[in-house]
Amino acid sequence: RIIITGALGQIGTELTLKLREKYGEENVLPTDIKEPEDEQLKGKPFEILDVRDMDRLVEIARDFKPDTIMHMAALLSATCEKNPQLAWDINMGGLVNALELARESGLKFFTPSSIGAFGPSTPKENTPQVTVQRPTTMYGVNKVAGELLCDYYFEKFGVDTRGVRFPGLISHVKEPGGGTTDYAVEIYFEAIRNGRYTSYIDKDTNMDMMYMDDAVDAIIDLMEADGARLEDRNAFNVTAMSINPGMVANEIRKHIPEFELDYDVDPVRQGIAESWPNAIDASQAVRQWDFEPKYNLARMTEVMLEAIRNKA
Ligand code: VAH
Repeated sequence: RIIITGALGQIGTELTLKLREKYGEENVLPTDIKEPEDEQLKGKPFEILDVRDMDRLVEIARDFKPDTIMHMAALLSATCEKNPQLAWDINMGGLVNALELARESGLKFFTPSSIGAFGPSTPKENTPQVTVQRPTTMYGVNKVAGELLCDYYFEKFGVDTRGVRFPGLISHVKEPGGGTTDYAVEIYFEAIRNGRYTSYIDKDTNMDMMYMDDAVDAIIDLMEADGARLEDRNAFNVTAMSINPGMVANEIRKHIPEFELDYDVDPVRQGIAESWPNAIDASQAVRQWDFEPKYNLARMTEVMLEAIRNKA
């Protein structure tokens, strides 16, 4: 029985749908700070929760009796730079509460880290699982502190904590909010709506990305993996592709030949992107729990454009 925080977020939305399909609606309790508007989530078990409210979290868990918590509630990189103190409060306050619930109630624990946990002094190509992590963003500080805290709860209290460092995630179900990699989602919606896109990330800026179905499958595969195989815990590098805006545009043009891309670089998000790796190495996730993404840029583009056309 799984409780999910941040269930209305970019990952949380599709994670909730997939977990309900796999484990049954009665075994999945999505929570977030507001009621769901999405038809697929309405009218089903759901609780209002601000993850900074420990009493409310304990109360919900007492009634639902989960055996697992998937803590997805957090502010993303660009939003964190606008309000770093609030970011610390939500990202770290929420994480401590979720970990304390897992410790007190013996829950299995998942929370995502990010390629944002790496910084300018991290090797940019084939970034290893264990390497220098000195991020220069509040989001990155939150993610590194979060990885260390989750490992601490595993070593010190025996909490079964597991995590992955997600790359930029691309989905058509729920558009992201406040991320640096959001261009890679917006470009598909704009391609269908306007036949053109102005990217705030500069040309030739390579970042790791993954289609959302692969991200949700990675969470489930990691949580179902035999714990005895895991030499690492928080958090595993995972990625499906290293791309830049021009590469996405070229792939879109195979479906929409007249698609146009131009640039109006946002210095804040460009600065964040340049502080992150270009391409990380996911070989430890492959070796320790059989991570295997199914979508490359070509297949993801086909699926994204088709799904957005059908929504229109
Ligand atoms: C962000 N989408 O842009 C998130 C993610 C690797 C990027 O952490 O902040």
